[in-house]
Amino acid sequence: LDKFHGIIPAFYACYDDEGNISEARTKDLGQYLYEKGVQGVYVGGSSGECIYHSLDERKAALSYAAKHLKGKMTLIAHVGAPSTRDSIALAKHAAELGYDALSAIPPIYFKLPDSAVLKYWSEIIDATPLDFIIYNIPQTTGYTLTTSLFEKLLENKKVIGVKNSSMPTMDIERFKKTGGDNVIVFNGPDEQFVAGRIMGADAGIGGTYGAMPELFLQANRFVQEGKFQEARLLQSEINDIIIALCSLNGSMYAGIKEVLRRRGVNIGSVRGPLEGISSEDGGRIDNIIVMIDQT
Ligand code: NAY
Repeated sequence: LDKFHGIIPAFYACYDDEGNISEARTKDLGQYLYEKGVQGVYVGGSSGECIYHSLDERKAALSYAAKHLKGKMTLIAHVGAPSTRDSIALAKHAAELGYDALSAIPPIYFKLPDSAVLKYWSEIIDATPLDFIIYNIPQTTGYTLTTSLFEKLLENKKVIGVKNSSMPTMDIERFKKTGGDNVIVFNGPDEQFVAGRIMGADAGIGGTYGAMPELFLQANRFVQEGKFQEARLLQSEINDIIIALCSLNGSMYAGIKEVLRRRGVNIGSVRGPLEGISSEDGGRIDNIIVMIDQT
Protein backbone atom coordinates (compact mmCIF):
# COMPACT_ATOMS: atom_id res chain seq x y z
CA LEU A 1 0.00 0.00 0.00
CA ASP A 2 3.06 2.23 -0.12
CA LYS A 3 1.93 3.80 -3.36
CA PHE A 4 -0.79 5.64 -1.43
CA HIS A 5 1.54 7.14 1.17
CA GLY A 6 2.54 10.76 0.76
CA ILE A 7 1.06 13.95 -0.61
CA ILE A 8 -1.88 13.43 -2.96
CA PRO A 9 -3.37 16.67 -4.31
CA ALA A 10 -7.07 16.71 -5.07
CA PHE A 11 -6.98 17.40 -8.82
CA TYR A 12 -8.79 20.53 -9.99
CA ALA A 13 -11.33 20.79 -12.76
CA CYS A 14 -9.41 22.00 -15.83
CA TYR A 15 -11.49 24.14 -18.18
CA ASP A 16 -10.81 25.84 -21.50
CA ASP A 17 -11.77 29.47 -21.97
CA GLU A 18 -15.37 28.44 -22.73
CA GLY A 19 -15.65 26.48 -19.50
CA ASN A 20 -15.46 23.01 -21.10
CA ILE A 21 -13.29 20.25 -19.63
CA SER A 22 -9.90 20.61 -21.33
CA GLU A 23 -7.52 17.78 -22.10
CA ALA A 24 -4.60 20.13 -22.86
CA ARG A 25 -5.02 21.93 -19.55
CA THR A 26 -5.43 18.66 -17.65
CA LYS A 27 -2.10 17.63 -19.12
CA ASP A 28 -0.48 20.90 -17.99
CA LEU A 29 -1.74 20.61 -14.41
CA GLY A 30 -0.67 16.97 -14.31
CA GLN A 31 2.82 17.80 -15.56
CA TYR A 32 3.16 20.62 -13.02
CA LEU A 33 2.23 18.32 -10.12
CA TYR A 34 4.45 15.55 -11.46
CA GLU A 35 7.45 17.87 -11.56
CA LYS A 36 6.74 18.92 -7.97
CA GLY A 37 7.12 15.28 -6.93
CA VAL A 38 3.70 14.49 -5.48
CA GLN A 39 2.81 10.86 -4.78
CA GLY A 40 -0.43 10.81 -6.74
CA VAL A 41 -3.65 12.63 -7.53
CA TYR A 42 -7.25 12.29 -6.44
CA VAL A 43 -9.29 12.96 -9.57
CA GLY A 44 -12.90 14.09 -9.77
CA GLY A 45 -13.57 14.88 -6.11
CA SER A 46 -14.79 18.03 -4.39
CA SER A 47 -11.88 20.05 -5.73
CA GLY A 48 -12.53 18.54 -9.14
CA GLU A 49 -15.98 20.22 -9.00
CA CYS A 50 -17.51 16.82 -9.78
CA ILE A 51 -20.82 17.89 -8.36
CA TYR A 52 -21.22 20.38 -11.24
CA HIS A 53 -20.32 17.98 -14.07
CA SER A 54 -22.41 15.76 -16.28
CA LEU A 55 -21.61 12.07 -16.32
CA ASP A 56 -19.83 12.47 -19.68
CA GLU A 57 -17.75 15.33 -18.36
CA ARG A 58 -16.74 13.31 -15.34
CA LYS A 59 -15.72 10.42 -17.59
CA ALA A 60 -13.70 12.83 -19.73
CA ALA A 61 -11.94 14.33 -16.69
CA LEU A 62 -10.99 10.83 -15.49
CA SER A 63 -9.82 9.84 -18.99
CA TYR A 64 -7.61 12.89 -19.55
CA ALA A 65 -5.93 12.60 -16.16
CA ALA A 66 -5.21 8.90 -16.72
CA LYS A 67 -3.97 9.46 -20.25
CA HIS A 68 -1.34 11.95 -19.10
CA LEU A 69 -0.44 10.64 -15.65
CA LYS A 70 -0.74 6.84 -15.76
CA GLY A 71 2.63 5.31 -14.93
CA LYS A 72 3.90 8.57 -13.45
CA MET A 73 2.02 8.56 -10.14
CA THR A 74 -0.75 6.90 -8.13
CA LEU A 75 -4.22 7.59 -9.53
CA ILE A 76 -7.35 7.60 -7.39
CA ALA A 77 -10.73 8.14 -9.06
CA HIS A 78 -13.56 9.71 -7.13
CA VAL A 79 -16.73 8.15 -8.54
CA GLY A 80 -19.40 9.16 -6.04
CA ALA A 81 -22.52 10.44 -7.84
CA PRO A 82 -26.13 10.97 -6.75
CA SER A 83 -27.31 7.61 -8.07
CA THR A 84 -25.73 4.21 -7.55
CA ARG A 85 -26.10 3.60 -11.28
CA ASP A 86 -23.99 6.61 -12.28
CA SER A 87 -21.42 5.85 -9.59
CA ILE A 88 -21.02 2.32 -10.96
CA ALA A 89 -20.70 3.62 -14.52
CA LEU A 90 -17.87 5.91 -13.38
CA ALA A 91 -16.25 3.12 -11.37
CA LYS A 92 -16.19 0.80 -14.40
CA HIS A 93 -14.80 3.60 -16.54
CA ALA A 94 -12.01 4.27 -13.99
CA ALA A 95 -11.17 0.57 -13.83
CA GLU A 96 -10.82 0.42 -17.63
CA LEU A 97 -8.51 3.42 -17.51
CA GLY A 98 -6.18 1.68 -15.06
CA TYR A 99 -6.80 3.73 -11.93
CA ASP A 100 -5.13 2.40 -8.76
CA ALA A 101 -8.17 2.84 -6.54
CA LEU A 102 -11.73 4.15 -6.36
CA SER A 103 -13.24 6.46 -3.80
CA ALA A 104 -16.75 7.81 -3.19
CA ILE A 105 -18.68 10.11 -0.92
CA PRO A 106 -21.78 8.64 0.72
CA PRO A 107 -25.20 9.26 -0.88
CA ILE A 108 -26.15 12.94 -0.88
CA TYR A 109 -29.39 14.98 -0.78
CA PHE A 110 -31.76 12.49 0.87
CA LYS A 111 -30.73 11.49 4.38
CA LEU A 112 -30.48 7.73 4.07
CA PRO A 113 -29.96 5.13 6.80
CA ASP A 114 -26.65 3.31 7.25
CA SER A 115 -28.14 0.26 5.52
CA ALA A 116 -28.55 2.29 2.30
CA VAL A 117 -25.11 3.87 2.63
CA LEU A 118 -23.52 0.45 3.12
CA LYS A 119 -25.40 -0.90 0.10
CA TYR A 120 -24.38 2.09 -2.03
CA TRP A 121 -20.67 1.77 -1.26
CA SER A 122 -20.77 -2.05 -1.50
CA GLU A 123 -22.35 -1.99 -4.96
CA ILE A 124 -19.64 0.36 -6.21
CA ILE A 125 -16.95 -1.84 -4.66
CA ASP A 126 -18.42 -4.98 -6.21
CA ALA A 127 -18.56 -3.40 -9.68
CA THR A 128 -14.79 -3.54 -10.31
CA PRO A 129 -11.66 -5.34 -9.03
CA LEU A 130 -10.20 -2.05 -7.77
CA ASP A 131 -9.39 -1.14 -4.18
CA PHE A 132 -11.70 1.35 -2.51
CA ILE A 133 -11.19 4.38 -0.26
CA ILE A 134 -14.20 5.64 1.70
CA TYR A 135 -14.67 9.42 1.61
CA ASN A 136 -16.00 10.87 4.86
CA ILE A 137 -16.84 14.57 4.49
CA PRO A 138 -19.74 15.37 6.82
CA GLN A 139 -19.57 19.14 6.31
CA THR A 140 -20.61 18.84 2.66
CA THR A 141 -22.59 15.57 2.58
CA GLY A 142 -24.37 15.83 5.93
CA TYR A 143 -23.48 12.19 6.59
CA THR A 144 -21.02 11.14 9.29
CA LEU A 145 -19.24 7.80 9.01
CA THR A 146 -19.26 5.90 12.31
CA THR A 147 -16.50 3.56 13.42
CA SER A 148 -19.02 0.72 13.47
CA LEU A 149 -19.96 1.17 9.81
CA PHE A 150 -16.27 1.60 9.03
CA GLU A 151 -15.57 -1.74 10.73
CA LYS A 152 -18.31 -3.41 8.73
CA LEU A 153 -16.95 -1.99 5.47
CA LEU A 154 -13.47 -3.24 6.33
CA GLU A 155 -14.77 -6.80 6.22
CA ASN A 156 -14.48 -6.32 2.48
CA LYS A 157 -10.78 -6.67 1.71
CA LYS A 158 -11.05 -4.23 -1.18
CA VAL A 159 -11.64 -1.43 1.30
CA ILE A 160 -8.12 -0.14 1.91
CA GLY A 161 -8.80 3.09 3.72
CA VAL A 162 -10.70 6.24 4.46
CA LYS A 163 -10.17 9.80 3.39
CA ASN A 164 -11.35 11.66 6.45
CA SER A 165 -12.29 15.29 6.01
CA SER A 166 -14.18 15.80 9.25
CA MET A 167 -12.53 18.43 11.42
CA PRO A 168 -11.77 16.54 14.68
CA THR A 169 -8.36 14.91 14.45
CA MET A 170 -9.72 12.44 16.98
CA ASP A 171 -11.78 10.93 14.13
CA ILE A 172 -8.52 10.13 12.38
CA GLU A 173 -7.22 8.52 15.54
CA ARG A 174 -10.44 6.44 15.85
CA PHE A 175 -10.38 5.27 12.22
CA LYS A 176 -6.71 4.34 12.51
CA LYS A 177 -7.36 2.47 15.73
CA THR A 178 -10.30 0.64 14.12
CA GLY A 179 -8.44 -0.31 10.95
CA GLY A 180 -4.89 -0.72 12.26
CA ASP A 181 -1.96 -1.32 9.97
CA ASN A 182 -4.13 -2.78 7.24
CA VAL A 183 -5.81 0.51 6.39
CA ILE A 184 -4.60 3.85 5.14
CA VAL A 185 -6.14 6.88 6.76
CA PHE A 186 -5.88 10.02 4.62
CA ASN A 187 -6.00 13.41 6.28
CA GLY A 188 -8.67 15.59 4.65
CA PRO A 189 -8.59 19.06 6.26
CA ASP A 190 -5.45 20.76 4.99
CA GLU A 191 -5.54 23.17 7.94
CA GLN A 192 -4.59 20.32 10.25
CA PHE A 193 -2.45 18.15 8.03
CA VAL A 194 0.34 17.98 10.60
CA ALA A 195 -2.07 17.22 13.45
CA GLY A 196 -3.79 14.55 11.36
CA ARG A 197 -0.48 12.88 10.52
CA ILE A 198 0.56 12.83 14.16
CA MET A 199 -2.81 11.40 15.22
CA GLY A 200 -2.50 8.49 12.79
CA ALA A 201 -3.09 9.63 9.22
CA ASP A 202 -0.68 7.83 6.90
CA ALA A 203 -1.01 10.29 4.06
CA GLY A 204 -2.96 13.31 2.90
CA ILE A 205 -5.40 14.16 0.14
CA GLY A 206 -6.15 17.86 -0.03
CA GLY A 207 -7.76 20.61 -2.02
CA THR A 208 -5.12 23.27 -1.41
CA TYR A 209 -2.03 21.10 -2.03
CA GLY A 210 -2.02 22.06 -5.71
CA ALA A 211 -1.51 25.74 -4.85
CA MET A 212 1.54 24.99 -2.70
CA PRO A 213 2.71 21.40 -3.21
CA GLU A 214 6.23 22.16 -2.01
CA LEU A 215 4.92 23.31 1.39
CA PHE A 216 2.88 20.17 2.00
CA LEU A 217 5.72 17.95 0.79
CA GLN A 218 7.99 19.71 3.29
CA ALA A 219 5.45 19.43 6.13
CA ASN A 220 5.17 15.72 5.41
CA ARG A 221 8.95 15.31 5.51
CA PHE A 222 9.12 17.14 8.85
CA VAL A 223 6.56 14.74 10.31
CA GLN A 224 8.40 11.72 8.90
CA GLU A 225 11.64 12.96 10.46
CA GLY A 226 9.98 13.64 13.82
CA LYS A 227 10.65 17.38 13.51
CA PHE A 228 7.34 18.34 15.07
CA GLN A 229 8.22 21.90 16.02
CA GLU A 230 9.25 22.69 12.43
CA ALA A 231 6.14 20.93 11.14
CA ARG A 232 3.88 22.94 13.45
CA LEU A 233 5.42 26.25 12.39
CA LEU A 234 5.11 25.38 8.72
CA GLN A 235 1.46 24.35 9.24
CA SER A 236 0.87 27.75 10.77
CA GLU A 237 2.26 29.48 7.67
CA ILE A 238 0.16 27.21 5.46
CA ASN A 239 -2.94 28.13 7.45
CA ASP A 240 -2.33 31.85 6.88
CA ILE A 241 -2.29 31.09 3.16
CA ILE A 242 -5.47 28.95 3.31
CA ILE A 243 -7.28 31.66 5.30
CA ALA A 244 -6.20 34.25 2.71
CA LEU A 245 -7.49 31.99 -0.10
CA CYS A 246 -10.81 31.58 1.73
CA SER A 247 -11.13 35.36 2.24
CA LEU A 248 -11.34 36.27 -1.45
CA ASN A 249 -14.58 37.48 -3.02
CA GLY A 250 -14.28 34.57 -5.43
CA SER A 251 -14.37 30.96 -4.29
CA MET A 252 -11.24 29.39 -2.84
CA TYR A 253 -10.85 27.28 -5.98
CA ALA A 254 -11.02 30.35 -8.21
CA GLY A 255 -8.23 31.87 -6.11
CA ILE A 256 -6.12 28.72 -6.33
CA LYS A 257 -6.58 28.63 -10.10
CA GLU A 258 -5.46 32.24 -10.36
CA VAL A 259 -2.36 31.40 -8.30
CA LEU A 260 -1.65 28.55 -10.70
CA ARG A 261 -2.28 30.73 -13.75
CA ARG A 262 0.27 33.22 -12.53
CA ARG A 263 2.69 30.37 -12.02
CA GLY A 264 2.25 29.45 -15.68
CA VAL A 265 -0.41 26.76 -15.36
CA ASN A 266 -3.68 28.02 -16.84
CA ILE A 267 -6.57 25.68 -16.01
CA GLY A 268 -9.33 28.23 -16.50
CA SER A 269 -11.71 29.36 -13.78
CA VAL A 270 -14.51 27.65 -11.85
CA ARG A 271 -17.99 26.57 -12.86
CA GLY A 272 -21.01 28.35 -11.45
CA PRO A 273 -22.45 28.55 -8.89
CA LEU A 274 -18.86 28.80 -7.63
CA GLU A 275 -17.82 32.41 -8.05
CA GLY A 276 -14.82 33.55 -10.07
CA ILE A 277 -12.35 36.07 -8.70
CA SER A 278 -13.26 39.75 -8.60
CA SER A 279 -11.12 42.73 -9.59
CA GLU A 280 -10.41 43.39 -5.90
CA ASP A 281 -9.04 39.87 -5.55
CA GLY A 282 -6.14 40.65 -7.89
CA GLY A 283 -4.02 42.42 -5.29
CA ARG A 284 -4.90 39.85 -2.63
CA ILE A 285 -3.64 37.11 -4.90
CA ASP A 286 -0.35 38.99 -5.37
CA ASN A 287 -0.01 38.81 -1.59
CA ILE A 288 -0.88 35.12 -1.48
CA ILE A 289 1.83 34.37 -4.03
CA VAL A 290 4.35 36.29 -1.94
CA MET A 291 3.25 34.31 1.12
CA ILE A 292 3.71 31.00 -0.71
CA ASP A 293 7.07 31.96 -2.18
CA GLN A 294 8.46 33.28 1.09
CA THR A 295 7.46 30.28 3.19
C1 NAY B 1 -11.41 16.64 -2.69
O1 NAY B 1 -12.14 15.68 -2.72
O2 NAY B 1 -11.25 17.38 -3.64
C2 NAY B 1 -10.69 16.96 -1.46
O3 NAY B 1 -9.85 16.23 -1.02
C3 NAY B 1 -10.98 18.23 -0.81
C4 NAY B 1 -10.84 18.26 0.68
C5 NAY B 1 -11.08 19.67 1.05
N1 NAY B 1 -12.32 19.82 1.75
C6 NAY B 1 -13.34 20.56 1.26
C7 NAY B 1 -14.55 20.69 2.14
O4 NAY B 1 -13.29 21.07 0.20
O5 NAY B 1 -8.73 19.94 1.26
C8 NAY B 1 -9.95 20.26 1.85
C9 NAY B 1 -10.12 21.76 1.86
O6 NAY B 1 -10.09 22.25 0.55
C10 NAY B 1 -9.02 22.42 2.64
O7 NAY B 1 -8.91 21.85 3.91
C11 NAY B 1 -9.23 23.93 2.74
O8 NAY B 1 -10.32 24.23 3.57
